[in-house]
Amino acid sequence: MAGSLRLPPMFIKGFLRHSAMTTTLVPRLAMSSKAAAAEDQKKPLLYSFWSSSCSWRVRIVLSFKGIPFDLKPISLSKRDTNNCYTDEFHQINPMQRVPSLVIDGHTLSDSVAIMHYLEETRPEHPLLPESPYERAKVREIVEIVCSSIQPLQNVGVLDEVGDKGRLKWAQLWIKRGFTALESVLSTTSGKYSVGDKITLADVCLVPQVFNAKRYKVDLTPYPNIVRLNEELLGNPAFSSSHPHTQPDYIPKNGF
Ligand SMILES: N[C@@H](CCC(=O)N[C@@H](CS)C(=O)NCC(=O)O)C(=O)O
Repeated sequence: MAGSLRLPPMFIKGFLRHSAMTTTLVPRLAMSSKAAAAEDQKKPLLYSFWSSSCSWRVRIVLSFKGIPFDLKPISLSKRDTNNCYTDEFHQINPMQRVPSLVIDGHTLSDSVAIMHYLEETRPEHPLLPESPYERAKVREIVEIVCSSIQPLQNVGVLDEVGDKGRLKWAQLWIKRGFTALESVLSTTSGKYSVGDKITLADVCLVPQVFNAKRYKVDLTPYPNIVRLNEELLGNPAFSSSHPHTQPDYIPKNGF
């Protein structure tokens, strides 16, 4: 990303607050219950990058469940001051990737782990079906996106592939994953990816379609994916957390 990120005051405030939270984890044991309750009421802090599909997953879940949160933009470019490759950010996310979420006095990393934490601790507006079979299908779709598609378009991976081959590489793995996904969705989808309720499968699908468009993948062979993506983008949890609504969004190459 070119240029430096102009950060809102919230950014700095959020950073200071985060430092305070991490350093007060042990003293917290000695707090009065009132102080502890006040601490617990603090809004979660999400470390996020506007175009990161993994960050968008978590923003969708927080919005869907109606959980207010603070956001701290973290760039994926070393040229920007607040980027994920600093020693400071290493303390927050040892993989030096986004997202991370500070919540309930914990710092959590990895979008899938975070989504499951939110699902288990804030079960209102559930994102997993009740039936074990449907849950398994949701997790299958989550895995296809989060293990077999997205990691292959990571900055580090594409840098290794090199400028010449990166578009072709990204397209290859997205197409391979979408072919599998389309076949799964043809048996599982109703209004949404698995049945008629929004699930974690949908939360992972939409940001990956955004990535596919970014890498100019022809979506014609994937009618279910296209249909579900359009349906879901009409949902406020998805539209309000869209990359283009983010405070650190910088339009680049018409994207
Ligand atoms: N499994 C992790 C993957 C996180 C991840 O790959 N994040 C990307 C953005 S979507 C990132 O930070 N990439 C930086 C890099 O590749 O150096 C998750 O789901 O949170």
